[in-house]
Amino acid sequence: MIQEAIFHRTGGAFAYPLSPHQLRVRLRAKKGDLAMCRVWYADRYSGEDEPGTWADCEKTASDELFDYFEGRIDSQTGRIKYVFRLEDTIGEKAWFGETGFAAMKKDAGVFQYAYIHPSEVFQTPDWANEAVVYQIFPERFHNGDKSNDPERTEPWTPDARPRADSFYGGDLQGVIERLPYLEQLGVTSIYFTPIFLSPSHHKYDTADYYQIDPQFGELSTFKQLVQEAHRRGIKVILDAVFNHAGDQFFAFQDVLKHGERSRYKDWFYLHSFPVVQEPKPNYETFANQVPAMPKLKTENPEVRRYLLEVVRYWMEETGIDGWRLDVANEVDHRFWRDFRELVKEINPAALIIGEIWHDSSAWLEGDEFDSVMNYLFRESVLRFFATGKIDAGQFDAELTRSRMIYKEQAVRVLWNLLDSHDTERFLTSCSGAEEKFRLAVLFQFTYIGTPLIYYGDEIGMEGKTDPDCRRPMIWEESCHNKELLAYYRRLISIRRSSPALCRGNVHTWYVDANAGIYAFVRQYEQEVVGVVFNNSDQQRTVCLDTSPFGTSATELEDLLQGDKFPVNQYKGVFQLAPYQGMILRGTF
Ligand code: ARE
Ligand code: CA
Repeated sequence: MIQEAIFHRTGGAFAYPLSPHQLRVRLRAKKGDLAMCRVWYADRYSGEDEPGTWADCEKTASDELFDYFEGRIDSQTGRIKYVFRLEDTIGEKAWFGETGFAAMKKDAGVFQYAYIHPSEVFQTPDWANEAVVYQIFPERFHNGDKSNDPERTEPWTPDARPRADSFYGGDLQGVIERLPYLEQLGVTSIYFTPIFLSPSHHKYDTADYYQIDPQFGELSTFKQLVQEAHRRGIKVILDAVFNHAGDQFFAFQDVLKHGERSRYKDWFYLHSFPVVQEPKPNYETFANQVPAMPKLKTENPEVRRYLLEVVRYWMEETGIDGWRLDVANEVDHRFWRDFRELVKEINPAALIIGEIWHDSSAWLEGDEFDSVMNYLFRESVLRFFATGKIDAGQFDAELTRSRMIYKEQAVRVLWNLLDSHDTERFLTSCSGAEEKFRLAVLFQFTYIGTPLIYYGDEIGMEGKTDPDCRRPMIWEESCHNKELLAYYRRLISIRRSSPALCRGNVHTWYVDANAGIYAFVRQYEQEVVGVVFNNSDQQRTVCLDTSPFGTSATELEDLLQGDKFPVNQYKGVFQLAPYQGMILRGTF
């Protein structure tokens, strides 16, 4: 037994409650080392002779180096002590507890999860499991009201190529007019990048947190939008830009004017006085010296109160369904804990998604965000499907690793994106190779987590990174990739009608790195769905073990093409064209 590779701790993603009476435990071991992992547990106050209870820990995932085992402890009292019982592939056995490895249970020490407080059970909104989110960049989605167009509005044409200072006149009325389009597409939520008053086209430099930017409409327009979206079963999520304000924000204007005498001087990180913006800002900003974005001191209770009132106002006044948090990892944890408490108090079903491009486990303990924009997912998908920089084995390992850092409540609702207003469009990253793009989209709609569509991807829009990825949405149907749009509709509808795809767990099913074949299985209660990808330019014949579908499956049907494949002796043979994917479900 490779003891030094075996890891467990009594917190984070290694031990966390699923409910007041259930604890998920996870153990990591060197890949291939353990043949068996079980966990013994009892009430933490029980005596030495307590027989206890056993739970099997199943090997749920592997990466290049490690296997991960997971078990569930069911406890009436919620006061738990536990010890692992391990056996390796050559039959060596050991107990593994708080003090280490031992031959006798009493010598291993016990891990303790002292008490499961119901309030500390991580809960993410149930509806989020079934969500398909559509991201709208309001300045570029649809111009529904010419009367509010900014000066210098440029023509909205399919060949428009935005610069950093371009305006096209998109607005909220435009979104209202296009709600039928979104409903038909099948999306269930809209995420809007910022809509509050700001001088820029992107509105990440907020001038007034209490005002809808008049270029986008009025408060009444937004309220109408939320109502009409809700009527169609579509939820609305706004962008919370609290890491920094815009330089026109009243408090920063006061600081510019009154310097050291400003009563708002502790709202920002000022290096010296007077406060200047040129030639270089002498205060902290977003990123590196962006003068228009002074960083807010969210640690200051006054700032915290101010911003939380903003949150309350928008939630109570308009009934929005959640927030996406800009630059979430540069704002202090205390702020986000208070933020969560308030948001969930106003609406327990509201969704909180942080914008973090990296390991976000520190914010996903359960007391801050529900989940994050899953840029780790994007990285892996990009390098497997678009650029081919990693093979199916590496792809699988990366997916495993980025899943294993989080609790399952968060994993199920991670916002899996292919691209965004901050990145090159995915189809462009595929150098326009639509077959690769389609395969990545198939992965996005079948893998565990919430698919997040960046507006226009569904009709085949392209664009390099910001500002080119923010081209005005193309509405001329003659310029739409209609087959692609139909493909999106089909995938959305398959996903939404499958409990396994919305709520199921995920297991790797088959990996052939040389052939470019990748497959996984998802299961929820009785439903099992398998998804297979041929990420190669060759036709492939793959023989797959069909036992995950149960012993009585007589054939598997591809929900995309309708083809049926017979099952013989728990095996099915599948012919995949270059870059073909299949969504397989058993028939009995
Ligand atoms: C503008 C120009 C850019 C220029 C930039 C720098 O358009 O071409 O590079 O200025 O001065 C908003 C606007 C942007 C604007 C920016 C600054 O939308 O158009 O850029 O303001 O005025 C990091 C952050 C992450 C952030 C990205 C952009 O961690 O939070 O950078 N994303 C949010 C929003 C943006 C928004 C802001 C923050 C600011 O989604 O739209 O920008 O409010 C690596 C790093 C990541 C990094 C990522 C991208 O992976 O690890 O941390 O994200 O690259 O750079
Ligand atoms: Ca307009």
